[in-house]
Amino acid sequence: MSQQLINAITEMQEEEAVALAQQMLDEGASPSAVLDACKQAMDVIGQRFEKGECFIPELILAGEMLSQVAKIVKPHIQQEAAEKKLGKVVVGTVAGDIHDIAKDIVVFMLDINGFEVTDLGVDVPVAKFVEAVKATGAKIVGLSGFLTLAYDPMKETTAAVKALDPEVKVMVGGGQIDEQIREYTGADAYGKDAMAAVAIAKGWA
Ligand code: B12
Repeated sequence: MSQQLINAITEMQEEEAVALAQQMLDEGASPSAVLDACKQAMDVIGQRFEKGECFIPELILAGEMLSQVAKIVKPHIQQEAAEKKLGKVVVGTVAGDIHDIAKDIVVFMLDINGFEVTDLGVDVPVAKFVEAVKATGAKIVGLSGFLTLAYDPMKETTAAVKALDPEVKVMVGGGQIDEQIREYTGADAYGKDAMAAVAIAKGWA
């Protein structure tokens, strides 16, 4: 049934995808099997997007399907996750930037992998990151950004959270971000995708 779920997502059959995810869980499939199918489907959609075979509306719909499936799956993994919280992470798309599809995937993956995530949303001012780190005591901050204009807010946010608490580790990611930009921002790590975000955070937890 995993393959059916992958197909439903990649074919943008929203209702069918949600129903199949529910059916898989009802029939005893593990939450990770359902999420694994979602990951595979997102990979297919990402590749299609890169090749120009699908467009922004499909990306947005795929993001919506992912969050709907996540809602169904979460109660099944919450108990397990609650028992082994790995740490707190504050995540947001930096000031001036409203791209959130990728950030939401990062939040989702961190969440289901056992992190307590505070999602600040998009266009997040530096001060809001600082407040959230102060309020939660998080030692990990994830900054997402897709615009060239995001580099400076990333740099300012990194400096501000580290000024508050030098132990805070910062990771950055998003379409235009690479190792060179990471260096410019002063962040500790760059991750190319949500799985990298999880691996980096686990390394710091
Ligand atoms: C979708 C999209 C939009 C949507 C955003 C919808 C949404 N709700 O997010 C809309 C249409 C609203 C939009 C608006 C704009 N966009 Co736009 N957009 C894109 C597009 C096509 C795809 C981005 C995306 O979501 N990809 C899908 C994700 C899932 O793929 P991914 O990057 O592989 O995701 C992984 C990584 O990013 C990583 N990751 C992400 N964040 C983080 C964080 C951490 C900590 C880590 C470790 C990893 C990580 O993990 C993700 C999941 O695995 C890109 C082009 C592109 N190819 O990137 C342009 C692009 C980013 N947009 C661009 C522009 C210019 C704009 C606008 C300014 C256009 C305009 N004139 O209005 C506005 C920006 C407004 C603003 N203030 O932000 C430019 C940026 C150019 C630049 N150098 O600055 C791009 C590159 C298009 C282009 N080629 O010109 N956009």
